[in-house]
Amino acid sequence: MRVVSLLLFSALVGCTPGAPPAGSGSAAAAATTIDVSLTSSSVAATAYGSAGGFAPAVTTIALGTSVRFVNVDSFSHTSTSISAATFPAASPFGGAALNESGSTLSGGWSSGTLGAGTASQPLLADKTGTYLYGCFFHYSAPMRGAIVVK
Ligand SMILES: [Cu+2]
Repeated sequence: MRVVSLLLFSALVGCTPGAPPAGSGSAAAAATTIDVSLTSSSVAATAYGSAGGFAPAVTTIALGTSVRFVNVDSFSHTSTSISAATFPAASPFGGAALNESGSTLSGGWSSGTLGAGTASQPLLADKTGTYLYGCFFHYSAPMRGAIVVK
């Protein structure tokens, strides 16, 4: 029993050389997931206007980590960046939102059409700031969210 415990302990230590305290993790493990679902998320008032369809509506993440959008709905959505400080009244999106683009938050992005159960490309939180985004199909629902990078 003691040998088994020692082996397990060694294995665990061996897997995490110089590991930071629990909860921070490596860059890969630090990917934050934002759930995409118009059916299960209610409308929320935020500092940027009405949000909804993404959970959480406002996601705060650390500089240098990354974020992914996972469609937990039964139909398609996009996560597409908006270059504005507050949500525009009318949809700011064009057809380019339907194609995947971007790999950083500061560079702007679109997940492209995210089918049910699929995940977006990872997006690196490369600069501090506030990043607004919405869904091409359901912007007016409202289906919008914000990411704050600190
Ligand atoms: Cu949508």
